[in-house]
Amino acid sequence: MKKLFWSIILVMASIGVMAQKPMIGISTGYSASENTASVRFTYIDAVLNAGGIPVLLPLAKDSLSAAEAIERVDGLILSGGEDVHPFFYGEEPAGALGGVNVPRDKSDMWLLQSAVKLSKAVLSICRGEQLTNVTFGGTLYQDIPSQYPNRPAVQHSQRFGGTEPVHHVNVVENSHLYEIMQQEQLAVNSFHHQAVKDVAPDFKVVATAPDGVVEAIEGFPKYNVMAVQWHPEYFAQQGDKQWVKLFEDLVLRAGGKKGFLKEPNIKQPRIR
Ligand SMILES: [Mn+2]
Repeated sequence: MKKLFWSIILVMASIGVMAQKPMIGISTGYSASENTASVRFTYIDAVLNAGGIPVLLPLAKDSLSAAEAIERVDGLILSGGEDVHPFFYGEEPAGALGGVNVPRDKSDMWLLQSAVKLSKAVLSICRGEQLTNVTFGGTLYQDIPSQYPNRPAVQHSQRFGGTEPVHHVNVVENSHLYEIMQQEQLAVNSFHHQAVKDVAPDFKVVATAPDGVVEAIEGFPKYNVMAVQWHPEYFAQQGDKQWVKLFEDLVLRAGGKKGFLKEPNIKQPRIR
């Protein structure tokens, strides 16, 4: 009888734990001049539509506070923003480099490194994708129009709103992205002038634009990280079921599928 009582308590407790929605931390933009931390509601609504709890993460001023914040969430979205400073991948700035935000570079790298160390799920978006590649040892084209070897055949800096796609991407089969979307081709929006050049070790390219520009990388099974160059949150905010799936995948990875990561050894880059 006593045993039955405790079994019932245990089952109820596990249902309680299971029912908790995963908390998804969202890295925010940082403006020193305006003294603000901010993020578009597209990210917040995308997480809500996917059944997660969005939590905004302000600029972390050191690696410890980043780790402490990440400990409390189940997943992380690295949001869009400025160009990554080329020093982080060992290059001098090209003439067409855009604005950079070094405090944010450091903060995002600390958040990402903590997330990976603590086996939290990550979805990196736009700048987040580029920063992810750099953090794990990859490099970037600082400016597609002036540096990309094949003349870009498609427009990567669209001149209309993000809720309309501008170009297609070809999805690599046998990728996690394909598993989620079940489509060989996706129509995406595009707000970037930089792109992944050398892909970080243990990451693979899982989507490319028709001109060959890298549009998505993922780190499975070593890293619980999906990274896309476009902005799926614009579509997911609208309730687009296909795109909400990308955020549901993050929430699912955040909610349970833990333990498929083996202590990664992160060496690059050094954050001073
Ligand atoms: Mn693009």
